[in-house]
Amino acid sequence: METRVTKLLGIDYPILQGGMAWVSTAPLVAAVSNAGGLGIIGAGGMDANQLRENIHQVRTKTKKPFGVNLMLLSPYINDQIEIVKEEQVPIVTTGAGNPSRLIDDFSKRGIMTIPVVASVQLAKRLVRHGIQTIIAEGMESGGHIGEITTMCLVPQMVDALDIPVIAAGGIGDGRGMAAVFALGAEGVQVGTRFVCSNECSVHPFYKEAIVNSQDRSTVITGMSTGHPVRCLKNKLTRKFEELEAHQVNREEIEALGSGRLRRAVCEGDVEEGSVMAGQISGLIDDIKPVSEIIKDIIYEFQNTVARLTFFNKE
Ligand code: TUI
Repeated sequence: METRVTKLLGIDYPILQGGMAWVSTAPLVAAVSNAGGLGIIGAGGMDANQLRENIHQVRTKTKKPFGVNLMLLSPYINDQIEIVKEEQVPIVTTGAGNPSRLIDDFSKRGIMTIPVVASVQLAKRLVRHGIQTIIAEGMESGGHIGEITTMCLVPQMVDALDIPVIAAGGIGDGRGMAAVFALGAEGVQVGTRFVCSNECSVHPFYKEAIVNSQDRSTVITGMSTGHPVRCLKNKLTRKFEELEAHQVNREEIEALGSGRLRRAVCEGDVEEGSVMAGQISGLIDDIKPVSEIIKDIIYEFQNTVARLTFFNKE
């Protein structure tokens, strides 16, 4: 299946796997790339050596294109920038900030920057820096989010920009993909659905929590600190809500979040840890191989589009 996004990235299907910190490590990334999508390493919590090691592991497992996500608030961000340059990583996605300062330097070195943004304003600025595509992320997503839903963000982004738009946030199956393509997107980025894959190395309790979740199982915390984060509701999010209701100072709230994602992902502590996941969690009811996830999304996308064409008859 061909769109401007598949051509630009050299992939078979316009499906990117979200570069989730602590979650998107080499086995998941290589599986997605091998299945014809774009696997993306989540550099977020990795130091320089861990990132280099993950890049090497991906390269031993696949010859297909892959990417690295740089979380711009990471304490290791400067080292990570050096590693992606040294390793000549073909594609870098960025999140949680403005990557303007990186685009030109990366481009001269043959690295394509694909920013993840949550507003049209930042997207327009980045287009002036010469980006070739962009990921528009709605607030249905897990983790750090913006304010606008995918449904409203994507068409506004498509109308404002001349470059192809990749939609993210709330997409977990082929119907979701068809919906954002109807809005003008030419690719999708999928996170939560790939967490519940056999190849994803997160603790089994993390996957189980998503499988057991329903439509109202997620909550946004950290609104008062300026870093809103969507997670599955648990003991930790209730503590956050209590602190925020009592207008406890920002430092104390941020301290409560420290190390919590690692605790959920690595130790499987899904009560005291931060179980970042999107609003589509309630739709996900199984754990299956990455190749099946991609095959099923494409099959359902095509069926959905065929079904919709019936409405075209007089
Ligand atoms: O980055 C994400 N999702 C993330 S990062 C993350 S790790 C983390 N943990 C705790 C607190 C904060 C982060 C977990 N999930 N998605 C991409 C994304 N980027 N969503 C929203 C944004 C964004 C927000 C503001 C992008 C740009 C931006 O611009 C600010 C500016 O400087 O204009």
